[in-house]
Amino acid sequence: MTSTERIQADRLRERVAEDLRRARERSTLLTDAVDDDDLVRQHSRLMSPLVWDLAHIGNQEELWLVRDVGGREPVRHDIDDLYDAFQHPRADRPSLPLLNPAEARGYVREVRDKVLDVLETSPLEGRPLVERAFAFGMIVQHEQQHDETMLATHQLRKGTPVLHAEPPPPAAPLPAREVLVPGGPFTMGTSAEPWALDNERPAFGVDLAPYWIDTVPVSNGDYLAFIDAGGYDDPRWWSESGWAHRMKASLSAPRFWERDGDRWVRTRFGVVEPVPLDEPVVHVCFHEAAAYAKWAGKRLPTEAEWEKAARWDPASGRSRRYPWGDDDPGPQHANLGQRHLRPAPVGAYPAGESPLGVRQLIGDVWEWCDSDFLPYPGFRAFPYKEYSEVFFRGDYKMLRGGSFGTDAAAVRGTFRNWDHPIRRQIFAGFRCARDAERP
Ligand code: AVJ
Ligand code: FE
Repeated sequence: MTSTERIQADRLRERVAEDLRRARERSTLLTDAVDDDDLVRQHSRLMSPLVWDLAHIGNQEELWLVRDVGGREPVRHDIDDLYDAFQHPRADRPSLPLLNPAEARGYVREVRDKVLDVLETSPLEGRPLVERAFAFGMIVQHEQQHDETMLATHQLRKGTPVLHAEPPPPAAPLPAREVLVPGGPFTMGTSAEPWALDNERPAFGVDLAPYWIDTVPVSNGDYLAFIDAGGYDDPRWWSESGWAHRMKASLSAPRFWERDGDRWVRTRFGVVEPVPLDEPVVHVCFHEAAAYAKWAGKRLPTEAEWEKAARWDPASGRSRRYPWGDDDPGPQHANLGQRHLRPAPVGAYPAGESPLGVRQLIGDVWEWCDSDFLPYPGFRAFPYKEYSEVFFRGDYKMLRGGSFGTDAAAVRGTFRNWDHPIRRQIFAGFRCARDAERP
């Protein structure tokens, strides 16, 4: 190893240690905010008890970093099954003999101490799993993904508010509501991003017809116009499966909204407040998003259209890491990391806009796209099939860009998220697109 290589490896180790620390700070905050009874309770059948998420975070970290990368003895050889998401559906997790809150806290601490030692001593090259610290990056993202899941559990929990944060920055003047993305090829996915997960790989060319895309997500005010126009009662706007679900679930407004006389209020982490008309709508399912878009004379973007809007630089023809370029996200670019516990008003974060002027693609709300979860050409499961492959071609729709609840380490222009088209507890909204005539 040359001295430059050693300096680079040291810098990478510092970066990993900082990302692990930030993830744990968030997990700790989310689990220390409530009492033990609250930690072991199930707040919704859609979610695990918070204490399951906590120990599951530690267990994944132990499996990949202590045992596999570190080659060390198990910390706990007897609990892998309890924290294997595939063995027990979320609804069943409260009745398992789980580690209690004190045991779970002790477990994740013990695993982390070993991991910091593994990080100091193991080479960050040689095996694909450790190349450029991939396994550490994967575990950082895993913890942050569960931190967002735990935030969604907090949103479902009843009781007095326990989470607090500064309000997000205001909107800035917006030159246009839509922009035209020219037709032609762009590079989708990545072969270069070191911590990109398997489903984001490899990079490949996609040729798209020209399309218009909204410069901001659909706001609560926009969405209210759909409600007021009777959008929930008109099957014309809904797909067949969307209408069937709308009827079965009696949908009539986004989740967590309630009518209060002649106005709407929403509950956000235990606080009831008037629905802010200028914020992106959140807690709508794919079917509601698609119905709104059709009512508006538009449609949802495909995943490829979303990614071209977010990454394609017309000046160079290159796909970049983020809408604003290749720099890691900063607080000026995007509403990420649970720094603000709500989306920023539409038009915020002008410094985060794409070259074509599309804003808030990263952060604020996940954006439903009209695409199924499929592998990219040349996909290879890595390092395990259960992250992505087992979900391909299932009943899922794609979500892009992350939300205010997503950490910067767990989202990028190529990042792909997915969920069932009926799910609303996630921090998901959408923006619209429409076809353009070819010139
Ligand atoms: C990629 C967000 C759909 O939370 O189910 C966490 C991420 N995978 N643990 C999920 C994940 C394993 C996954 N999503
Ligand atoms: Fe997990």
